[in-house]
Amino acid sequence: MIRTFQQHRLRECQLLDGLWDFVFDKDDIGLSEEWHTNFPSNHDHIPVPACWNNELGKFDYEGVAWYRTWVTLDDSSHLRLLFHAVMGHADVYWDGQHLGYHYGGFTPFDFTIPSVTAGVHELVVRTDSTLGRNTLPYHIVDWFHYGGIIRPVEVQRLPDVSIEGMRITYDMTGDSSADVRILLKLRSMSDTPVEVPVSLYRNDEIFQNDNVYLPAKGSMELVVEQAWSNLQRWEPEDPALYKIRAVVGQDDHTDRIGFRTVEARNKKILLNGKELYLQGVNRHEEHPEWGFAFPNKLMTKELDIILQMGCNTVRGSHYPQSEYWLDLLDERGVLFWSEIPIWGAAFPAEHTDDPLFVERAMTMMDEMIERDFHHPSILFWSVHNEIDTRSKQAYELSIKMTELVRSKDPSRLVAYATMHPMKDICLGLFDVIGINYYGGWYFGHVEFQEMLEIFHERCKEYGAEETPVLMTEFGGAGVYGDSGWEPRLFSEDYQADILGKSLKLFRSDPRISGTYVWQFADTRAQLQSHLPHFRDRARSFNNKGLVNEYRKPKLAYRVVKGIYTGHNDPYD
Ligand code: GCB
Repeated sequence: MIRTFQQHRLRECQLLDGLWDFVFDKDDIGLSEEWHTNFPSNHDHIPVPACWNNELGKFDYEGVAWYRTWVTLDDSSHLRLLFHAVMGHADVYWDGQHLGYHYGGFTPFDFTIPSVTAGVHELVVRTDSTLGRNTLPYHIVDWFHYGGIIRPVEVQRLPDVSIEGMRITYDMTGDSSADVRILLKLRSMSDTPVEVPVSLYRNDEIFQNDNVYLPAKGSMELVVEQAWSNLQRWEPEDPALYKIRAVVGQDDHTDRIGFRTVEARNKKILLNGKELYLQGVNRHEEHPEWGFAFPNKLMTKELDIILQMGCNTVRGSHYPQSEYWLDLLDERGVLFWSEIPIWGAAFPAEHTDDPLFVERAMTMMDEMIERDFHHPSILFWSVHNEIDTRSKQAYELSIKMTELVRSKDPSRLVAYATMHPMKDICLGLFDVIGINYYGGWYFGHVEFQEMLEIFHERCKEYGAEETPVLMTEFGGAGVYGDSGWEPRLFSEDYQADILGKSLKLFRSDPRISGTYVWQFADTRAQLQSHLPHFRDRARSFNNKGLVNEYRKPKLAYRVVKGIYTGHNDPYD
């Protein structure tokens, strides 16, 4: 696994990142010409991970593309082939055989290939980034939809008995004590029954030692329950982390957790029982030079800028962000709002119940929670953004999604972001309500009192009067460098003015528990053909960033920093 934190004696793995053979398939003829066994000889090359748009300068291409690499194995073994993220549809072929298919974009998927012989093997991937009516996101969307294998690919060698999964859950029983439960999913690929030793460690201390028996080619679940004391809680100021390691026979897996509680009570969000006011920004994991294949070293820099600004939280708009990013947040005590790309500003209500769309959404949610369950930084699983929550279809989708999330993870809060606060019929279904409100930009001025009064009345009607409310989006565009004149649309001054006034209003209302500015950095906007109705994407960017796309601060950055840090607040 590719993580920031130090791991020892991990399962042997080979990173397949590097230059792969690559070919676009504009007319989608690769399948009929069987490129999986007959890869075109006039191919190009591309780095993996990367987005083809940036690497090959193809910003106008959305569609099918094929990748190929060769995997050399010194001896025979069982393999797990793991893709950390491929945009859209992915069909994977190993030595000409179809291994499987995955639809998604930001979540990992893997295939197990038992008994692979030593030698050189051909790995081919057909990807398709095309957006449509039942993709996630839907084809009308306000960010550039890059294509390609955007995160690492690795091959892990599996011993006969392997750890398929580890799930650590706990209930805090006191300030520094918890009932902890560790579930290990084990799988045997051996032809005969086997007995293997199992050891579990907390940091480097062993706390369980046992032997287990697995039937031939069988699997089993092992549950260990213990009461732990002398624990240090994960707090933003002091984010204590614990490494939990399982050694099973020859397999070795480490994960990392933090002990903390999250609750929503009386309109407040409580972390470790203490009220929390959230000061945040929305972050796309996107960069004009790298697209979605955001380099790890830039993430550290990005987080520094966000923290210097006085933020204690980030909203991962609008899709699952990389594990590396989440590791950084865990280590630096930053809280995270995590969501999947059900992005609905232009999404017709009647489309929300398309069965294929719903199935894909549920799968992506499930995969995100599976992957990220152990990160203490994540407080919220958010199920959709700005769909038509006045509609019956959105209500039904919300029920399905919230049920799924609660059944998988009752330890966190289920959230969403609404653009219809005064007419929303889904208010009662969630633990946290996010409001996206662009007063002063898309309509009227920054005033929001009237909206808020109607919204709160409606919350009462829907049994949500106790539900915490966060302002999950607000702001306006300011083109970097356009400053020094009067505050008019698109100038840095106008943007700074909107944000300063909005923050002042929101922060003075005790019924609001936090704010996420839209947005941290300017982001490339979608192909114009997808967004005929967005008039304001100057330079083909969404210019509402506090910093520009190269992370250079605008006036608004300084204003928000002043307010969030409490120093040099120009609006005081
Ligand atoms: C929104 C969306 C966000 C957009 C933003 C904007 O409400 O949730 O994805 O980019 O507005 O800039 O209009």
